[in-house]
Amino acid sequence: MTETTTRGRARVEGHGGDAALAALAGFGVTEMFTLSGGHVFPLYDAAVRAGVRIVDVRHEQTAAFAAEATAKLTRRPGLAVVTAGPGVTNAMSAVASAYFSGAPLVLIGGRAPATTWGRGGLQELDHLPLLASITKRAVTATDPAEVAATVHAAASAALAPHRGPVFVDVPMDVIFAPATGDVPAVEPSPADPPDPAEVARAADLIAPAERPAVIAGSDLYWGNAEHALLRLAETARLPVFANGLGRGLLPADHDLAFSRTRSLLKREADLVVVLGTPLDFRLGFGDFGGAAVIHAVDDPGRRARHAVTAAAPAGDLAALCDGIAAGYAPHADHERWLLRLRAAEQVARAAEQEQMARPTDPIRPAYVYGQLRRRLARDAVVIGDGGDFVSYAGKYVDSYQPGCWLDPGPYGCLGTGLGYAAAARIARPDSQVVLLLGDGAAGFSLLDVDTLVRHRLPVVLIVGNNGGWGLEKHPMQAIYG
Ligand SMILES: Cc1ncc(C[n+]2csc(CCOP(=O)(O)OP(=O)(O)O)c2C)c(N)n1
Ligand SMILES: [Mg+2]
Repeated sequence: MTETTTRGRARVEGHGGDAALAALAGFGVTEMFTLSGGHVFPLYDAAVRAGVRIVDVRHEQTAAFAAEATAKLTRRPGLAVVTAGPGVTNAMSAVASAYFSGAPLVLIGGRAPATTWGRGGLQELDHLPLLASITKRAVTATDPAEVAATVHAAASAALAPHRGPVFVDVPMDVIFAPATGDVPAVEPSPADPPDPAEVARAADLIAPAERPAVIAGSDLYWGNAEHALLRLAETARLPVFANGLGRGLLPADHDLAFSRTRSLLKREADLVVVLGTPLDFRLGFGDFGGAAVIHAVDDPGRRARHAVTAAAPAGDLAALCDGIAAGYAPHADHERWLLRLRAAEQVARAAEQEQMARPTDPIRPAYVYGQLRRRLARDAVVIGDGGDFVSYAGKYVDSYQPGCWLDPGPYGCLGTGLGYAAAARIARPDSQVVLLLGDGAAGFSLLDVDTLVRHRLPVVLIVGNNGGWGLEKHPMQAIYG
């Protein structure tokens, strides 16, 4: 039980489970995704009393993927609760996924009792070394009086740029024990302001560029920088390509939004401004042919060490975009370049129209997406879990609003689908939610359709059934015949 006192702090009276949930209430956490286990019963007891929705699933990976997706959809922490030992290990792929996508996932694990530790208790496993390398923080709450503070500090760490998952496990004898104390107030966790000299350098590089382009990545979304991105693009007249959760920051039909002509950048651009996404395999490891690269990140630790960059400002990405826009003094006219890109974009789109309109036997992904596009509202949440089938969706399905496109992200883990879909239905009760599954990917989580049914979470599922692991089959055939 909690009651709010002066200055935003709350006082909790109850057990360790009450303390943990009280600590998360201030972060806006209103649901937990979970699969039952005796080690975590007090969290359910607390949830019932605190009015936190319990969504129980069929596999812990679904719980943790749902929490990751909740974070992606709401930009606040998403919560998964799993039992000690196997519950935690089953959740680990989703934690790694959140680590790669910078999602503030809070995973609370049960833990074998502290008083009998080392004697071989049921599901007794020291999780921390396993979680350490895929979280921002992995800690054990050892004292009932400290559970609230430990969970609060972990959630704050998850939200601090560069964001990412955190793990707290609570020994069984701690979570069941009385826990009375204060719950700290939630403070905003802003990124550091960017270095003005590096921002000025970026602005100076953009001014003389004749064929510049922006690649807008997920960390802009996490940093609530969509308005600043728009101001920068419009001030400097920059074409914007989107990556991951960067999709929809500019609506696909904005005159500065481009998607079909990214491959042209390597041949023709003279400057590529990568904002809020790593220079990883999705961006050819930062190699854009002859173009100079500006790499802007939300934390100095995110600067690429493998690529040569002309400027690398780090810090709050909204401030960074506004800083570049303020320092931008036009020398070059980008209109011809924009026209060139728009013309190429239109040629590519016209070719797609033909593909998307043509029914074939067997049905091709382009036709499926041609039909789907016509039915999607601008705020539809589209989720992809699969190989080739989802790659086609990335090509054909346009995004118009932030947080409406959930792909597997740079970790590329199959099995996100049903968890992401459950989370999307809860986070966006009034939007269309469409889950695109490869038939292979579907096998990882399809039983959680039961979760959608039990919890009355209506979602449209489309399975691209090519009877195999298509994305692997085709290169395998090319290599081995
Ligand atoms: C957990 C996991 N296992 C294996 C892979 C490797 N992998 C990537 S795509 C793919 C094939 C996916 O098949 P399907 O979902 O049917 O989509 P398709 O390519 O056939 O459209 C595989 C096995 C992976 N990314 N993640
Ligand atoms: Mg397949």
